[in-house]
Amino acid sequence: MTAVEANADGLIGPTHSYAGLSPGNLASSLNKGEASNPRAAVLQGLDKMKRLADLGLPQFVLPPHERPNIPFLRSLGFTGSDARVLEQAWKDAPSFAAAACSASPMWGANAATVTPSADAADGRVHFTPANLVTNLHRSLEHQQTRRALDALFPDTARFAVHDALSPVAHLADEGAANHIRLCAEHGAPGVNLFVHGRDAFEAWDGPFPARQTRQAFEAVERRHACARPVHARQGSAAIAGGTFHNDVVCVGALQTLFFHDLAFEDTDAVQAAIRQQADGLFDPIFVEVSSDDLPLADAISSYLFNSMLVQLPGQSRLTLICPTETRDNPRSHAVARGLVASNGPIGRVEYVDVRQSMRNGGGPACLRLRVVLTETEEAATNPRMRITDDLHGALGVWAARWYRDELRPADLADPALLNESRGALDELTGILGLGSGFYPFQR
Ligand code: SUG
Repeated sequence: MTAVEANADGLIGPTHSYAGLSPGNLASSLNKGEASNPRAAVLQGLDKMKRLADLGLPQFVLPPHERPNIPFLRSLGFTGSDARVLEQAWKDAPSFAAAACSASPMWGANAATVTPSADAADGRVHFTPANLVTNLHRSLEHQQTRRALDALFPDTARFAVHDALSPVAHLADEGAANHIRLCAEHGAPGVNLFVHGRDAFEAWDGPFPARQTRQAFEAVERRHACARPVHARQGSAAIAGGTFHNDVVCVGALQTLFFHDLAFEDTDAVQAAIRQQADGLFDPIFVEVSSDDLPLADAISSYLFNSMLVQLPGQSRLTLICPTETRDNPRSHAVARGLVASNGPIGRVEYVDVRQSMRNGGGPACLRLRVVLTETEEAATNPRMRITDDLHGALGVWAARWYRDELRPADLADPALLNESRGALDELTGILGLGSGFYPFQR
């Protein structure tokens, strides 16, 4: 069966800001309190989407969530008008108020874990939205994410969108950021590498949280009836160094796994397990970068591995789509150039500017959810949510009208921002044909 790897990117919302909400994510902590530029952020994200569409890959958009999240603040006992709820929350519970304002649903790699039909026992494409329980602000995403996935993949004969796993620490799940699928070609049976940071029942004592449990991925694997799983443990040194998701130090596509030598607790065992599951299907290719060539700190600050590894139409070698920060870091840039110069599987490197997202720890790979689709599945997606030149243009005009070009964390308390965000999202539901009632404030 021929299939393509489509991308669905989170559209960056009007409250994009640097509130330092994610411990263990060094960029988020480092930039805490800085002014952001939500308009530049959304335009950078849109340009990346258009770039991928222009390169010939199907590209979809996942709408931002309603923020500030007034229903969440009401659930904490704040009452009165929406403006009053926001004001009181910022006064009495500022950490909860900040969480309620985050634009974090932009990072589509954390939206869900996806199993393509070639690997699912019932022949449908399966999605489990990630519960994201480790961080308060991210735990508020999964219900609206499910709505967005239902809108994009409406045909239940071909797509199965599940609820998130129970939002408890034992089942902490961060979605596709910790999942890589290797295969001979996208439509062929794949090997599914699920990378966890900790066991649900161990006493975790790392300096930073390990956000994914093995048991969460085992549950996703069972629900999706997903074939050929490999469960691997993230390197604890990597987590301690600021690798809050595996996709900060590892990316894979087709036969190729490209990773830093600290990515896994036991690299030999991971390679052996992948080889075993791939036996008779394809020969895996491992491209490992040593700490000598690229110290972990450089890998994390430059996000070499948080790149999109894609097969472009008509090209046999893969293309790595990196953030411009990779080019700005001499060591990372040397590794990237070395890949192209070698006869290895990666033949081309492209750079995209997603600096606004990068400053919160989100590179090109964080912004997208990969979904392998056969031709009939692609035809069953919602065409209104597919990036075309027209939609890219319309969203650019829309963003320029509604988004601020400067936002400080203190501005998140401004009731005018609440109205602007709702105005923007209300208009967006029209542009994307989502129908009124897509957002809680519209109901
Ligand atoms: O979960 N940052 C996100 C970045 C997610 C990146 N995704 C992947 N690696 N796939 C996170 O840490 C920061 C928000 C703030 O601090 O305001 C934040 O949530």
